[in-house]
Amino acid sequence: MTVDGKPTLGIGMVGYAFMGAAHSQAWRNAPSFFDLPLTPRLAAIGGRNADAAGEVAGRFGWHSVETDWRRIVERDDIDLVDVCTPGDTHAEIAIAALQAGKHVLCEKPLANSVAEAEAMVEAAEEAARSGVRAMVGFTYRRVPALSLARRLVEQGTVGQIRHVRAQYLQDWISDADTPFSWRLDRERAGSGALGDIGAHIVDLTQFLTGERITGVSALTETFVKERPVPEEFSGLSGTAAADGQRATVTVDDAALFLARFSGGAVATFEATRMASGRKNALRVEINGTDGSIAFDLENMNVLHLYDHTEAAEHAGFKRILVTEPGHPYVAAWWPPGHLIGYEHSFTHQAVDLLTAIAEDRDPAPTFADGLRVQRVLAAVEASAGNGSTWTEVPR
Ligand code: SOE
Repeated sequence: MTVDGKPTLGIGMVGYAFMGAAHSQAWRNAPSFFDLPLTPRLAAIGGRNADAAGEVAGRFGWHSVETDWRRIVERDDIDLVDVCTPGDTHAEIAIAALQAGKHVLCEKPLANSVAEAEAMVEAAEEAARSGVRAMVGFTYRRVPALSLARRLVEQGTVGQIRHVRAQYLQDWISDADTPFSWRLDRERAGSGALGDIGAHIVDLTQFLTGERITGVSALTETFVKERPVPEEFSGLSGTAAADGQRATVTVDDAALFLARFSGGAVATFEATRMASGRKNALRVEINGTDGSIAFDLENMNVLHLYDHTEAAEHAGFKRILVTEPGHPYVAAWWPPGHLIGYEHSFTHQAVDLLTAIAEDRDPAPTFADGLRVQRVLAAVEASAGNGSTWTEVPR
């Protein structure tokens, strides 16, 4: 099928909640703002609740609704499966889709375990041999200010990196009465703040530095051990043994860790859902021999740059408003100074995935990048679990 003379790519999305909405608007907007080699067609949205999925289908223009994801994997009019479900189904759906010859976009974190991630990488590498592509959805790489930051680091602007400092601060469960949800159930989510938002800063810092995290020393904390179960909640798994009223939280509320990077930098990471007042504050700072960069997602069109080679008298952090046409992705949107938002990085993700597919090459981040993140998450949990480096301070 072709639209405006271009081949189309049938999209089948599994899941329809927050990420389902973010991805739906991306598939719809990408061809309107970017000159794409392939035009995405919103062929089907998948969800066990037909009414709920149908409502989202109507809002975003999905052509059909499937209540079994296997139908989406089987349909001949679907060329790409977009996995927007909780982590406990990523591996099963992505591997089935790849084996059926469908390209895959899988939300982060790639999986709930290293073993699952390894199986997904194996399936992706096998599928790539016949031109089937797979990407994991670490969208913050595609925030223009962070793409610019990567470009600057790659050009040597900050020199040899000594420090990486990354936080991802939220507070949506800081109230102990906030009800239980799948994100607090290890069997569904794999982990808590660590995998949900810690995964973002692990991927992002490896992307920005071009280096790998080689070791960690960690601690995790669950401040609120059990939570009220909302009446409608049906997704409770065994590990969240509920007495009908309250469920045991089986994941971390916060994960903090030290790390070393392959290039020699030392790092601090903090991922928490308990930072009262911080709504979605992903912050990263890189300090090098020649300068520093600093970013805060709550001010996402700005990148701060410090040039250490400037004379001290007039040196200082420069505030770059990343809205110039020469900045990554920006030319497709608005004139300088007209800002963009959280959802635009999902559109950039769709653009880069469709372009990679058309050019018959692997998109980034690959499933192998996702496995690298999964291995860091597992190391953090292992370190936190055995308290290996924790030294009590004598009273
Ligand atoms: C919740 O913490 C969440 O929606 C994450 O799951 C997303 O990945 C992040 O982009 C925003 O916060």
